[in-house]
Amino acid sequence: MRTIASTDHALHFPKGELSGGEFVRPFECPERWEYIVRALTDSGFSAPEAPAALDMTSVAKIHGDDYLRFLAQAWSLWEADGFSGEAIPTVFPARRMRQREPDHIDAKLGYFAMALETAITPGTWQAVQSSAACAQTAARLLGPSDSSAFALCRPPGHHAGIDLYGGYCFINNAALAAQELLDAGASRVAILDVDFHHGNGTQDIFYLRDEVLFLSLHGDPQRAFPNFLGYADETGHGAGEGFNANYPMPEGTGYAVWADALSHALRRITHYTPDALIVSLGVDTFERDPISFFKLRCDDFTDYGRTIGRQTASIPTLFVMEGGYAVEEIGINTRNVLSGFLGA
Ligand code: 5XA
Ligand code: ZN
Repeated sequence: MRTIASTDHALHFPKGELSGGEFVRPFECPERWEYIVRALTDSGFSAPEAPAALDMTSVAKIHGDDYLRFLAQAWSLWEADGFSGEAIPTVFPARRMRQREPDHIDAKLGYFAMALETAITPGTWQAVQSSAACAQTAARLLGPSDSSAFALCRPPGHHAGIDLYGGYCFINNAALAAQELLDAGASRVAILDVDFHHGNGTQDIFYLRDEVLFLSLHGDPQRAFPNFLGYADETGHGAGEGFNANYPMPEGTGYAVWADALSHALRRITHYTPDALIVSLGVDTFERDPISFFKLRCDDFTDYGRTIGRQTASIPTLFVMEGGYAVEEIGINTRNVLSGFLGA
């Protein structure tokens, strides 16, 4: 399995994140990427390969033009206004206010943000484009000689909606990979999101569409971020009705319950007979993850990688990195999923 990764990820490293009323060092930090690369290369995976330059054609099919323009200009507008800190919004278009993009950068940030732990820094846009390029290049690899691939994306992507950033995400890397596969001739793509957090952005992008089946296993939004989406009764709308499936689970969920939900999701996927499968791979389901509440152990990651591999054996599969913040174990758990999958 080839890994596509970009060292540009390190250009995005905000100093602070608002958590529990304090500014703390962001959980989503550059070491995450380094631990994963080390664990993979130590286990005999091939060295990561750099992506090709990002082709914006498919990006423009999943995100709005105004949103992409905002992302590209946000830092320079912020700097031009004389702000010296990292770009974080302070005002939001709440209920009964105008949903209209304003001129001032502080308000633009609030207009496009869905959460404010995600700061924008001078290198953010370059890192975001390179991260998306990893997903795009890896999706283009899938074919007769590469039946699977791993896009080691950082920043992650699954919270980024059509015109929303937050939850550490800016461009939705998994959705981009799906769009890329559709553009290359696939007629059905499945996205299985196994990150602890609901993939609200991926759901948003494909909610009205019937060429992508989206399934997400995650912490109950009553208690877990992103809190305002991810309930079981969200099943798609219009042409997309029946193409969205959410599996919210309670605090303390261990592997037995989680694996039952996975089996159900995999049955839906095999019944759908997709041309390709994308796994939004977050390992923040780990028992010692600092911001999550599931109880998976290191060996469980190997087991579910194997289960996915066995049940989807003939489907080209792309893994796209999402979250996971127990940095000591993030590499081990990611490696375990991929090696379990390959050993299936
Ligand atoms: O998958 N998403 C995450 O891991 C980010 C959660 C951010 C919570 N503030
Ligand atoms: Zn997550």
